[in-house]
Amino acid sequence: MKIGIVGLPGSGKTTVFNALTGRKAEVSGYTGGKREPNLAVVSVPDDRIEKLADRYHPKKVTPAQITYVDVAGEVSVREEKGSALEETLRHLRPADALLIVLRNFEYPGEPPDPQTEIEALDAEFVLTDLISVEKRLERLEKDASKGKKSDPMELELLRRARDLLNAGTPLRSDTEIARSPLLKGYAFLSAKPCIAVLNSGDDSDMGTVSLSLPADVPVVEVKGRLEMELAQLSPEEADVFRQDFALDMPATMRIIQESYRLLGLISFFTVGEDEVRAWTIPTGTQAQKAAGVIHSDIEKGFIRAEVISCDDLLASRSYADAQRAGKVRLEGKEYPVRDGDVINFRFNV
Ligand SMILES: Nc1nc2c(ncn2[C@@H]2O[C@H](COP(=O)(O)OP(=O)(O)O)[C@@H](O)[C@H]2O)c(=O)[nH]1
Ligand SMILES: [Mg+2]
Repeated sequence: MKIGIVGLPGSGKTTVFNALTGRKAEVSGYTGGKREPNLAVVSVPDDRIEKLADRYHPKKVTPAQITYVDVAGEVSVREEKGSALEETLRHLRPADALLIVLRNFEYPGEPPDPQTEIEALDAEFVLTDLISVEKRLERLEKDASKGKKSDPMELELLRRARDLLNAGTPLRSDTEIARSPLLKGYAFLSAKPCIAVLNSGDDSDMGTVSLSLPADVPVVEVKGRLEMELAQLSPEEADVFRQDFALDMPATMRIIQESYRLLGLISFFTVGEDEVRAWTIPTGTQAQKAAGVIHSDIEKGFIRAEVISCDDLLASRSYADAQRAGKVRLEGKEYPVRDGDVINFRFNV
């Protein structure tokens, strides 16, 4: 999963990036700082995979991974062509979801205004997408006048997208457009699922700000700078601090959980002496399709999936024991994989 971190300059994007990844990227704030994005791949913490690894002592443990990219530039369509915008977009387009960081701490003389910030950013997304849609429509209309045929469905979806954007509506509010395979290639920013990250000051009383956001944009409050400092400590030291500050789950966990929920993703596991590994798939993925996430040959030659829930497996003394107790099921290609399934695919090559 790829997650882009966006926000106005000085909102704390790099601070949140550091909190999420344990990196020490330069926090520069209003000065703008460097232009290159910060990129990091982090493992998704999951106690199920840790327990499975304790059981199997495999040579390799491979948790699910998330790539975070903190784009250095501001998303602003007002910037010149060939400018930071294109660079920023190049990094944001492939993102599966966006974290919108909103400043909720005081700068001297500048009280926080997260509501205005998110509205400004959403307006930028809408405008950026509108420009792409209009360019594309112009192109298709030109082609049509030369007698070249275009996909009428794509044309119709693009027109609908243009109407929404013209009305200032982000494309994510229309699920058909937001999820259409025909429009996927455009990677519209306003179509991406978003999480608002309310970056609160160290001592602010969290939860007092009332943000009015669309229902499809969940809010996660974090004390960005504090979380960044905690991310530099050992897990044990960080735990002590968390208790002292009465902080709940690390921001990392809350943001990851929210991302999985928002994107409708679940994990299944494969186990063995060589490797214990987590795989990420959309909710409802059928067994044969899930096999393809591991390797296309397993999908093609799919025979059956041997399935046991992670909890059942961990509650049994061994896989063989679980099998004897009838806990391991044989499922066909249409079986919808569930979160936490441990799967052994049987396949022909
Ligand atoms: N008090 C406070 N300051 C913060 C917090 N997060 C960021 N800052 C400060 O705000 C400035 C901008 O942060 P930075 O992460 O560089 O913002 P960016 O421009 O969005 O990447 C820096 O001086 C940070 O130390 C926070 O949670 N609380
Ligand atoms: Mg920054």
